[in-house]
Amino acid sequence: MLRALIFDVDGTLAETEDLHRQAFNRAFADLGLPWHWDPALYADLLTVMGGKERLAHYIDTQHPADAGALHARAPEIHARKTAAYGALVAENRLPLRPGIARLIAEARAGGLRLAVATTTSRPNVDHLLAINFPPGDAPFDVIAAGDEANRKKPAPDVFLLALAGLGIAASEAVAFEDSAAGINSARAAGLPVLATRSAYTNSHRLDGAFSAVSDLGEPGRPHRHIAGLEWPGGVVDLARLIRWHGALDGQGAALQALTSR
Ligand code: XBP
Ligand code: MG
Repeated sequence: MLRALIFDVDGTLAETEDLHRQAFNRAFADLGLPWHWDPALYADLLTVMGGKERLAHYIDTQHPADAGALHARAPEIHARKTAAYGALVAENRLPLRPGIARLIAEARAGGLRLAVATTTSRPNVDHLLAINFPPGDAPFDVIAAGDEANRKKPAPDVFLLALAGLGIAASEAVAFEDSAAGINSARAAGLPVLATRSAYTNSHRLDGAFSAVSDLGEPGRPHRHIAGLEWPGGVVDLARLIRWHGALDGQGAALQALTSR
């Protein structure tokens, strides 16, 4: 029985990654570092999940001669980036992606529970939810974020944390992701995954998702179907998701993993 939906944040709930990129650049400028991450470079750096890990990778690969001193400054750089990200989310009034608010409302009306499983830092989640849900009405029962997990995606840790927080088995939930690392993380936790491509994951293979679409769609604003399970009218709706999930044999059915086109 489907009892919960578990959402990734960056690229899934909202198109956040370019604000992360801008936040890094603001932190570099504020701290007098002559660095600028353009979209192409950031797309490459996004293969490293976790902003702190991404920054460390950049230092090691682009500034190895000064790595020691720069790594010592990394906590300050990342803290400044997180503060800048919060300001950018507020300045941009960053909206949720198509269909996210609708499916969340359907799930709440249907008595399902909701969780977040994200590599991003917790303050970043709080900022995004604060501008998209009324105070005191944030929909998530569990938020598993950032360093709470021992290992970042594609390790399953953060999805396992979300399942533990919900007190349910992987066979009772569906995960929503936008990236190859995120899909692999959720699959490693035993979760079926619905993939919605995002701006920075356009080139990602979505292998392992049971359905891959451009976004969740809205009535009258259909998504583009990419692979796997199709959705009438181009809209991912809870009723069809429950029917699909109910058809699994319930004993950890081997999902039809897909190769993306
Ligand atoms: C996306 C990430 C995060 C963000 C940056 O996480 O990899 O690292 O890019 O946020 P997800 P931090 O897709 O799992 O939401 O700098 O706080 O890590
Ligand atoms: Mg993501």
